[in-house]
Amino acid sequence: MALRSPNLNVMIRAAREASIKLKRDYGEVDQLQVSKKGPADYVTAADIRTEKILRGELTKARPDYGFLMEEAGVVEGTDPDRRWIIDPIDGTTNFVHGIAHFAMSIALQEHGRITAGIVFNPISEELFCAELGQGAYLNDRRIRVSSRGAMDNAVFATGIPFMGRGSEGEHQTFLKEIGAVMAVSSGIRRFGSAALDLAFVAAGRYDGFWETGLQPWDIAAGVILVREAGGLVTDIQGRDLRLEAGSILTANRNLHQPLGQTLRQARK
Ligand code: LIP
Repeated sequence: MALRSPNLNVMIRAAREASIKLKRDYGEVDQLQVSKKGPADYVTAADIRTEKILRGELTKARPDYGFLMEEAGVVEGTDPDRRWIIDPIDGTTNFVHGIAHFAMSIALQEHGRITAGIVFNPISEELFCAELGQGAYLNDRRIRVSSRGAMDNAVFATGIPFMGRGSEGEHQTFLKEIGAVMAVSSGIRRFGSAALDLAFVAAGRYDGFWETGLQPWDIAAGVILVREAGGLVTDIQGRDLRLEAGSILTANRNLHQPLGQTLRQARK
């Protein structure tokens, strides 16, 4: 791949370090599936532990930078313009259920812009990374979004709201969206990790992805992956993406508009 910046190397090192314990934790969770109580508490502990390792490693290398983290929230750095945005386990429900589809997500935000991102599945050992202006890579191989141009050939990913996520009205809206997209596409997938969904769009595996109700740490790294792989990223209305807004629509350049139109039409 193109020369990695020192910051990207720092991110990758931190993720590899944290993955050692996380893989062990995942092995334990698999065992806990059969217990009555289930592995939920154990997983919360794994989440917190992974975040602590990532934070420790990143702080060692860049003591001035701040953080926005899923578990510990905001930690201001002495450098007001740079912070790491971290999701230690994106796809926690998969992790809990022993489904090996989850990832660490780390983004670097500088002066309000995401300038680097990595999404790392420690089980499949797939490491997706991107830096502003440098392209997107999967394990050192350049990746690009798909070039499909017709909705009826396209496979899209989404996230399905669930109990406790989204109001009754939002659940109904989602059902309309999925009805509209399934009627005009080759299929819809719900694998349970927005960070990996975005990475898969960047790699051309999915032709697009949409979801609402997300947090900045779910999507910060994935957004730069898709953009650097040549895809478009907006909110569902087609406006500039604000990480805090929680709604995201992304696809290759041919399909972003028709997918957006299909969704917006369905939401009316
Ligand atoms: C998950 C997202 C997923 C969404 C889940 C959840 P977490 O993040 O990546 O796409 O549908 O509800 O928010 O909670 O595992 O970090």
